[in-house]
Amino acid sequence: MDIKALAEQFWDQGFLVLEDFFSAELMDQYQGLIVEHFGENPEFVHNDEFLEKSATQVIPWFPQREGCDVFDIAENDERLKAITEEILGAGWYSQYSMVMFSRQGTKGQAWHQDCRTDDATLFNVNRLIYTADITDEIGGQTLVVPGSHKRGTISVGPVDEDFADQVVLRPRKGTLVLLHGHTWHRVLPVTGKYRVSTNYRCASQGTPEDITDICVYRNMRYQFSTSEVIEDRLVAS
Ligand SMILES: O=C(O)CCC(=O)C(=O)O
Ligand SMILES: [Fe+2]
Repeated sequence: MDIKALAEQFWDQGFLVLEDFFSAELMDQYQGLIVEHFGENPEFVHNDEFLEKSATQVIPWFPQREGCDVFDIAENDERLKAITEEILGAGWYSQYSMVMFSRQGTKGQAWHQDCRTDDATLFNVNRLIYTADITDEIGGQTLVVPGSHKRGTISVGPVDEDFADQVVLRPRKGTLVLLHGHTWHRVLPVTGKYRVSTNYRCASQGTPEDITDICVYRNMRYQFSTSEVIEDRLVAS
């Protein structure tokens, strides 16, 4: 791994895709635990207003908070720590790991940024690992707009608009995707049985721990801790 070149690519593009980063064995182990946790047809945990306005249908699980220590293995991977440090500098810290489950027929996730955008120096980094292939048959492809982490707040507009410069990611089992929290991103609808991704979020030293509490969509700002739409951007614009 040429860590310096990868970090440069991350800062230029706002994301980085590293295939075959994690072993198939570890991914199979995680996928087994995830499917066991969620079952075939889990209920949503967010409220109806969020599900409706955000066009985001994902059920989260925080395995490490429940003492599921095997999820520490990916987090403690020395190569992952090295690339994270090269990108974020000394003093960066791990926030939490969050498994996201979307069942068949759900919308995926609308275009968003994961955190507030008023200060370009304050952001989270997503370290997404894929424990099963994302294919066109299953749907749930991840869309990103390269370089959009340098463009400030995502534009107001339709939550599922196609951008001319969007890139479609179809991560296979074991792929690591590093994604700047200000990079515009989205997940396409899920047509297969279910879709899973796992995010080890982190941030640079000095970034508030609750940086991802407020998420920016094209139509609103949403606060997770209070389950509230704190700004309707369609009205404000
Ligand atoms: O699951 C994905 O591919 C992207 C998830 C996402 O938007 C996030 O973790 O912030
Ligand atoms: Fe996101």
